[in-house]
Amino acid sequence: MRFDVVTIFPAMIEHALRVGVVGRAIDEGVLQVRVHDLRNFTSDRHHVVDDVPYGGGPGMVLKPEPLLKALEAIELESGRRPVVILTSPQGGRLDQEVARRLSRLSHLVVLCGRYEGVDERVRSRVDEEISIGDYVVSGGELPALVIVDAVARLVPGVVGDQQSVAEESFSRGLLDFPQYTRPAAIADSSGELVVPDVLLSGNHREIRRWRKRAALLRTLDRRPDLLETAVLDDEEQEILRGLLAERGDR
Ligand code: 9D3
Repeated sequence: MRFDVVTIFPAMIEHALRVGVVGRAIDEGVLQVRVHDLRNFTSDRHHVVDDVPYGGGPGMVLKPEPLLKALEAIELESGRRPVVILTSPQGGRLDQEVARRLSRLSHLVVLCGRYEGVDERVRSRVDEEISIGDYVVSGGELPALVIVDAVARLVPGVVGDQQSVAEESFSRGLLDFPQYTRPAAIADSSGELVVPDVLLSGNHREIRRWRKRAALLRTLDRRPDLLETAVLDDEEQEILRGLLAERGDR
């Protein structure tokens, strides 16, 4: 899969994508990522990418021509008509389902918004606006990285089998069970921090059941909304009924 990211901070994107599973997939050629400096698509001496808003008001707006020129250059070079995303607080919320849908595309362009926004005419060339959540970050670069990372890891060959199984279970809708590694006990000011015995027992049926119970307990406690859409197997349904009964079915 190919990604093109258009930004005024190319180094921010390049550095972040060089590490981890995404970095390796780029090295292996499973992913192609091109990062474009928006300033290269200006035609004035000072490479100005922003301007004051018509009608007045605070802040600056990204000018339309550099973004539209960058898009034209990307389309000309790739010979395809890629799907174009604009990072925007006005966009639909990114979730695992959106990431999965985008991961089926062969070519995605991400335009990073900045300042108070982007000239509205750019939207005529944008297929979809995406937000990463209801909080304010300083620009579209971090959202673009989140989008590229979430989408890229769903592309076959980017993460190992193990993780894709785990991702399946995330989209099944439960929080992860607690994880432990060695040592089995740590001295602490208030006694000992220990690993649950069942995980040391070697009884894999019991371990599986404990993990299901712990995942359900956590989900019930922290994200009960997820249980409305979670896909539970028979054992999980039975455990959940037990947990709800224990809690007095609040
Ligand atoms: C919604 C806040 N706006 C109030 C007038 C000003 C504003 C602040 C920060 C407009 C844009 C930005 C930069 N943020 C993004 O471009 C952005 C973003 C975000 O802030 N949160 C979640 N997802 C995204 S995607 C792009």
